[in-house]
Amino acid sequence: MLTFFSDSHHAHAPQYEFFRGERVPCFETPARAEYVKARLAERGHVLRTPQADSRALLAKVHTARYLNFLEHAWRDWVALEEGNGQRQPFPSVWPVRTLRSDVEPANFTARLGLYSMDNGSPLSAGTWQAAKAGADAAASAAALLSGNSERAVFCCSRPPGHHAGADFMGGYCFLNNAAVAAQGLRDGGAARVAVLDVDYHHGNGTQSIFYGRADVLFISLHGDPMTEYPFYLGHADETGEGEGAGFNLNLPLPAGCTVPRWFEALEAACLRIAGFKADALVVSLGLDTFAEDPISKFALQPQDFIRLGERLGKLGLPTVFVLEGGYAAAELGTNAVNVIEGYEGR
Ligand code: Q9C
Ligand code: ZN
Repeated sequence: MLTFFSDSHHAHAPQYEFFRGERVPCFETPARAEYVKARLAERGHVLRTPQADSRALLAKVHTARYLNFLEHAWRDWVALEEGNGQRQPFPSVWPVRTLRSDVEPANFTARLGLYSMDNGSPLSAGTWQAAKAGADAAASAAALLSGNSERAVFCCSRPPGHHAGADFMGGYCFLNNAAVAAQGLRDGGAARVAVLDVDYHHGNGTQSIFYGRADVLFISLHGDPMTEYPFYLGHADETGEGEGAGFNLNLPLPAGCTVPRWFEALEAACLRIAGFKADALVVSLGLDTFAEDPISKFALQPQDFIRLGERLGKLGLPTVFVLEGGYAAAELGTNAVNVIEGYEGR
């Protein structure tokens, strides 16, 4: 399977995030993508740099003012105060219920809060460059599938994207790569696109982007938001609205649930995708369902990722895989390759 990989991911390298009230080294690191790249190369997979420009697709899944903020955020932060180039910006105030989010304040921290769902998505100098390269990979993959030049493509990109909504970042995500791929497939001629999100965390951003649409089915298997991030979305009763009613399926599972239970939910997801008669599939491939993941509580073993790939291959659909979470960095490559080779039946 062709893999898109861009060295630009290194440009996003914040040092710290907040965890249990303390500043800790980031879980979402450049090493993650490098481990995946290394395992892919070892196994003889072809790596290519994406060529498409995702701008037009980004404008369809994100708001103009959010894209404008994100593209210039680091410049604005550094211009604010001497020494900021050596500091990480974090939001500290948010427009919760009753406060206004229609007016964009001039103050940088206020704008950062307006466009953030948490304080857990640190920016660095090259965040825009890295995130844009990830979106470019998603757009390139959709273009190749639409032109029938490839059957399946793996976007080995970071930072991840599925928590990013139309106008906000969160959960280490800035641009929603899966949404870009799905929109690219739609624009390339696929009438119905399914997005299957198997990351440990609910793909709130992707769900919200497509919630009112019947042409993109969103399905997510994830830790129950009653106890797991992102907490405020991902319940089973969220089924879509307006034209999108019936085209959103959440399969929350208890933290700590068994592998057989996880595969039962995967089967339900696959049956729904088949019933939808999808023309193409986007997989938000989070690998934080791995038993050894440091921030998640499912129990998948490396061989279970082969089984996941095999089941997805059985759907028989043109597929874009987009890397999302997964924080056991050293094992990430093996687990990603297992999904890909299971899919290929290799
Ligand atoms: N600071 C993805 O997997 N924070 N995002 C967890 C550690 C949020 C995970 C607590 C986790 C977000 C793409
Ligand atoms: Zn995750």
